[in-house]
Amino acid sequence: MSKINEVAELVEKGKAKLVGPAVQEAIDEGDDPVAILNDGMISAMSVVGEKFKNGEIFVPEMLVAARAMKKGVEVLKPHLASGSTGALGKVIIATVSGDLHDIGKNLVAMMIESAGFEVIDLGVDVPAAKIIECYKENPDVKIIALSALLTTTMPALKETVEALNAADFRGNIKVMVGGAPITEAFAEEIGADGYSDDAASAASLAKKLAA
Ligand code: B1M
Repeated sequence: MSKINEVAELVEKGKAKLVGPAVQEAIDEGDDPVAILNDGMISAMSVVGEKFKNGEIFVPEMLVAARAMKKGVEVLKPHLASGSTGALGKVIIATVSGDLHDIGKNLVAMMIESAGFEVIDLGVDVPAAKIIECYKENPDVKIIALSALLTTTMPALKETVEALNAADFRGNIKVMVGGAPITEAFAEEIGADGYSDDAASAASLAKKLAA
């Protein structure tokens, strides 16, 4: 079995203690860090999601898989991120109210940081008011980046973007959105400035929006 397949299997089975060393071995053997992330970890989470949808596993198994993935990402991070300078400005990132999914948001934060931004990560389940408060404390923020992973939290994403669109500082910021159920059309409909469907393109989008 290739090391990347081994990483995928360990993430799928939620073997948090074993994933980090397996990722390190894959790196040592010369596997591409992006391939380890995409083909080893993200694809494993898709399998986990499918199994959950089919009733083969339940929330606790999804949770242990998520923990395992986080351990793998910790080892991978220095190999993906090219070092942060903050030279491109500040970005606030959050998963919207009611939504606890943070793996995708964390990857987006990591890629944006590595593109040269300073990232203020407000975490998960973040109400619009907290984001606005954070902006007021950091009025030099250029971009607010919002993640939503559930169809049931798409309305919270909409409400958050609407609250930002109504804010007196709206002209000073760009709002970008993403997450599995979000589409370009939805992003446009709710009045966001940009949408991207993965972490690497989120970093390119942030650069474009900040230019
Ligand atoms: Co949840 N969950 N979950 N879950 N979970 C999904 C999302 C689901 C698709 C599984 C399924 O049914 N197949 C499903 C949603 C269905 C739907 O809405 N249509 C689901 C459900 C139903 C639920 C619960 C409701 C289950 C329950 O309690 N009955 C519950 C909700 C809790 C809540 O949030 N209130 C729940 C809970 C959980 C856990 C807590 C157990 C855990 C999350 C742990 C954590 O994040 N710390 C979990 C997990 C792990 C998943 C799956 C299996 C994996 C998510 C993940 O991390 N993917 C997921 C199935 C799946 O995604 N296939 C599932 C890997 C990650 C890298 O991808 O997050 O998509 P993703 O991020 C990508 C892109 O979307 C994009 O870039 C990222 C990297 O490429 N992106 C952005 C993300 N944010 C972006 C922002 C941007 C730009 C791009 O700009 C700002």
